[in-house]
Amino acid sequence: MSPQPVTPPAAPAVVLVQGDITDQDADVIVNAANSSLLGGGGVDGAIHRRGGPAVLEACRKLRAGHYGRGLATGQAVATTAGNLAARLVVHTVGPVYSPTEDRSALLASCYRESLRVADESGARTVAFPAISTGVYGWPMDDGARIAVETVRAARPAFVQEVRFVLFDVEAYAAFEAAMR
Ligand code: AR6
Repeated sequence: MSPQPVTPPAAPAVVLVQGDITDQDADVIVNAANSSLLGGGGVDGAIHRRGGPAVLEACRKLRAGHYGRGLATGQAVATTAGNLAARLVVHTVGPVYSPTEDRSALLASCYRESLRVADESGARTVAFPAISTGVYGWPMDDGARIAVETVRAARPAFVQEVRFVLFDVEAYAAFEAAMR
């Protein structure tokens, strides 16, 4: 029989920070990647710059193996964090915003799957950017609502703190509103 936890898992604490996610001291930093896993702009560019060549090398290995066709939207996968302060980077691919098609479930999946992968690694603190709200065009208020709702509904075994790292004042305000 597997051992039963003494107390049921709780929702992680949710913390808001304004700043650059690559400055964060967290066990896991989540990357708003694209399906190629081979880098890009925004958060992705910053993570590869600060993480260094080890991150790209690990991503190339994923592409050469199980992820030959890339990472699907809404999924997540971990690599080394290279020179970043984190132990791991969890790469996830947000949906491109569409005004005509509701892709909210895919955006929620990014947060849920990233948290699951982080939790499987035993991480206690996880830093997230506002996935899809940059190049992928998702309206910040709605992106913040989906992020906060999804994380609050999660019951990870190890993760105790989820930190949303917001680049500017507007993003921070949107997440603050979503927390209320
Ligand atoms: N730290 C925290 N937040 C940041 C940082 C940073 N260093 N840089 C940007 N943001 P984006 P997406 C904010 O475009 O919309 C890439 O090219 C930014 O202001 O990084 O999911 C990938 O390769 C915005 O609010 O990610 C993909 O092709 C949020 O982070 C594509 O962009 C997300 O912006 C993914 O687009």
